[in-house]
Amino acid sequence: MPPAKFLPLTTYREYPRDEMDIRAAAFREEMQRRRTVRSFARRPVKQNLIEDCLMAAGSAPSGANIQPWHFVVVSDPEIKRQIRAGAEQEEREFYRRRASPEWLAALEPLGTDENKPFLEYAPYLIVIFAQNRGQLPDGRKVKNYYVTESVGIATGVLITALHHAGLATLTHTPSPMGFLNEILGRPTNERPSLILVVGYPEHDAVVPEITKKPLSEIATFL
Ligand code: IYR
Repeated sequence: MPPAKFLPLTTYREYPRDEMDIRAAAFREEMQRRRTVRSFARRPVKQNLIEDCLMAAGSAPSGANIQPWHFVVVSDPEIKRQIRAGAEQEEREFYRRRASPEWLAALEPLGTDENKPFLEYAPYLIVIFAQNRGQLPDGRKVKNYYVTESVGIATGVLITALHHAGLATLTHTPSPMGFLNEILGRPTNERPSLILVVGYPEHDAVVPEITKKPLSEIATFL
């Protein structure tokens, strides 16, 4: 192992106290405007936007800085069609057989079902893979650390970046998702984590009437 090397921290920015308040409140408001969307317009989105957002996601912290993620960006209509077919096959099983009555009841307020047309019509599907095992430069296989946590953090940054850029997203998790390795040609050390559907909302898009928990419920100050 080479010894650790350190550099001065030059990127940190301290803001005046009142500016911190303004920034925190403005960002809170911006994030509170984000809604998960399930009907997407067919309008195209420029790839450079997606690239910037992916670079933001790639800046996320990860266990031992292993960065155990891979993002497959799908805009090809034929591949999107295959993903829709694979997902709908799993989802039919889920809604008709696999899901418990309790699970179906929990999904009721979201109004979801086995039909996933957005997988074909949204301009981009970003399929996020988690790399459970990695390879050292000498080819030896190693186990990665905190993979689920790391990929979750990067996915959160990606959703935030896309929202900030003015795009809508849907976190979609057909289960099981093994068909994605096959369609996208990803190796067996990678596990599909979720599909992020990305695009503009349909002009008449509606969202379920749901609320977020208040701060008093989600946080404890000791
Ligand atoms: N994967 C299914 C079911 C589903 C499950 C959860 I948990 C959700 O928050 C939403 C949907 C589907 O996508 O329809």
